[in-house]
Amino acid sequence: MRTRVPEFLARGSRTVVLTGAGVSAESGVPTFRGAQGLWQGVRPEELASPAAFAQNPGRVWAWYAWRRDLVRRCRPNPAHQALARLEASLPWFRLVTQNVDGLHTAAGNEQVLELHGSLWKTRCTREGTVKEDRRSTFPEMPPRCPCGALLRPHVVWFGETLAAADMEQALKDAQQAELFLVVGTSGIVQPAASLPGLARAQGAHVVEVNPEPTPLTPMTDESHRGPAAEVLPALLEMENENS
Ligand code: BJW
Repeated sequence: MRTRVPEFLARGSRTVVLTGAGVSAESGVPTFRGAQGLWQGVRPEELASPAAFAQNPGRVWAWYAWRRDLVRRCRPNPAHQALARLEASLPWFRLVTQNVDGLHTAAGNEQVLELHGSLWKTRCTREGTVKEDRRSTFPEMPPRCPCGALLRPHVVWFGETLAAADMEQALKDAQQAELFLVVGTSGIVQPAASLPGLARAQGAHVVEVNPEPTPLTPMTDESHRGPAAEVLPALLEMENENS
């Protein structure tokens, strides 16, 4: 594997990692798109949009309850674990994830920016109150807040804006990165997909880990093809040949 990653890590370079659904694939969490995707046969907007929720909150909640039940049984895989070790070994490290599954935190990462929210939180549609809530069965479906209004999953759906503070932080981090790793994302959902390009424009060395090429591949300095649970630990724990 020809790579400059060990060289960047050996000198403690500022490192940002952007992850997508593929990093959790080997934990048993299905990805969104592709043959085995969560949305196989269903257009994403049919479930992950404010319009879908307004039209049929019970259907949308049934999907999230099913996902909660599934993800609850999943454990961090060697890719998550390698990223937790990476955070512990570097003076400046940021992990930006599009995933809502909580597996990076479960693996031990402490600084996790969950750009698309969390599967394990609900939000009151009237009061906006966000609460941790790990249930997958509810006394009534769709579930309601004690105030009587519907609860919704605390995630970012299509057409909704990401939390401004989170996005600002991610943009700032991308601009400061010397090494930027993009792991397991199809790179088509904005604005997360713009972060690697921004980092590269500021001089970062951009490295992709994905079994398939993506629209981000042409802007990367290195692309490593294979499952993250195999490629990432090998890449991050290689000896630096220049030392
Ligand atoms: C492996 C692997 C293994 C497999 N190891 N890898 C500019 C241009 C055009 C459109 C837009 C634009 N700006 C905004 C938009 C609209 C929209 C958008 O991006 N649309 C595109 C689809 C075109 N974006 C938005 O609406 C965003 N809001 C926004 O920008 O607000 C302002 C605005 C609004 C409207 C117009 C303009 C501006 C919000 C996006 C929210 C995304 N939400 C979801 C659902 C979250 C909640 C939930 O989980 O239920 O987030 S959608 C879904 O996609 C989820 C994911 O986080 C996200 C990204 O998917 P990801 O992680 O990349 O997964 P996959 O499945 O796509 O790919 C998996 C990858 O893994 C593949 O590459 C595999 O090869 C790989 N893989 N096995 C490593 N073992």
